[in-house]
Amino acid sequence: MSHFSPHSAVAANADFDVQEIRKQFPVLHQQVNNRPLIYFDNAATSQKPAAVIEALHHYYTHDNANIHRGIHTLAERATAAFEATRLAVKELINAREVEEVIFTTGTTDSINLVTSSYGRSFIQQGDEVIISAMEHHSNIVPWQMLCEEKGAILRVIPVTEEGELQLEEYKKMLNERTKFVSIVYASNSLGTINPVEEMIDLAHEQGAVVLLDGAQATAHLDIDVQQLNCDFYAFSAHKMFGPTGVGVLYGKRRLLEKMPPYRGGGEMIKNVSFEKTTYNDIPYKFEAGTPNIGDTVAFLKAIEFIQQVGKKNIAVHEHQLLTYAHEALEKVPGLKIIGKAKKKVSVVSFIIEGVFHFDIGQMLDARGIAIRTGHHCTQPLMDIYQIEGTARASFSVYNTTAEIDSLVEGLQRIVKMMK
Ligand code: 7TS
Repeated sequence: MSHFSPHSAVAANADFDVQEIRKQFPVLHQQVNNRPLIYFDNAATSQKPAAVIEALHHYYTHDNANIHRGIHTLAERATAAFEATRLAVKELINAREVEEVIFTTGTTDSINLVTSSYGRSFIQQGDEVIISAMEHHSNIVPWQMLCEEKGAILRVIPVTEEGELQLEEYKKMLNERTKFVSIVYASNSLGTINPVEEMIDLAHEQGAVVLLDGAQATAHLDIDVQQLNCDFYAFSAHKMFGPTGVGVLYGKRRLLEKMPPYRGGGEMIKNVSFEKTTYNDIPYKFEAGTPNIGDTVAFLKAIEFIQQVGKKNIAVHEHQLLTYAHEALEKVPGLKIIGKAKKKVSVVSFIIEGVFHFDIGQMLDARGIAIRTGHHCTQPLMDIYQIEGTARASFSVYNTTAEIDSLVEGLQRIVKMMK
């Protein structure tokens, strides 16, 4: 298959060995329906390296205690480990200060924090909020709820046939009433990487505040929140080799300080009396109650894994997989790729003429291949393309071109069978 040989990923990227990477992921080494598992559902959640699994085990075996409050040794160890992850996140996304990193339960929770706290305080009747047509439901519904409550107006940037945002329309939408722009950095359904730097600058020219939904971007792209100059950045640990139940909201100190708490309870206070409560400083002001300590501690190992492999190596490998998959899939009779933006993360959505996406998923599962089917929590986007859903293969650093060959072979059989 010309220059897309199964070995091209290794050849083009000398210090990267996908087989060595695979050894670090225990879950990959199993049979599913009597076939070696091929895991292509990474946009939903990535698999976890042994170091993350062991860190979770180690935490509960040696260090488990509640954090920030205790003076005993285990409480100090648990606190130090929890805060070490915060520092690693700060470095990973290049936040200016560690206090700008707030732990949440995931991207959804991070976005809800912003709509509930910043939104409720600073968005008024008649104000405008801009999102895009390719948002995940978690970056649509919280804004709809806020706009409904406040009498604000939600505006939606349209997409092109290829799956890119229509920037000219965005420019026309921006005006002095635009108070907030909340945009996905990389689309989970289409793979599109949006031109967020330009979009952020344009929003700032109007005085609007910008949130980036980084759920699909953080594992794949170099993230520098200072260079991006976004005001908020939300992501989930579980999509970047970390555990479920941990997320991050980055926010600029200036904004976080003027925002009221999102939830009340322990940890987020300085002093409580029945007459008056004073709130803690950031980030604790937004971290009411006992957080997900064990998983946050283990998340550090996921960040270290990314740093050890190198974002550049990850990007090169995944780009090769993406290019290989696009070329190979287009040879499947009747297959149409949904989402052909010039810049993409390693997500390929497709439909096949005459075959329901759900059946594609089931028949591939019978061959040990895990993909996702449906609307991918982007129902309005599916409506625009007048489809019910897609079959979606999403690749990670441990996937191989040989696995893509198996996917294509599987699809070719399905097409033959359905004829
Ligand atoms: N934003 C984007 C772009 C996402 O892809 C997802 C999850 C979320 C937000 C929500 O993240 P959570 O961790 O809070 O759930 N996307 C997917 C998906 O594509 N398939 O399953 C979940």
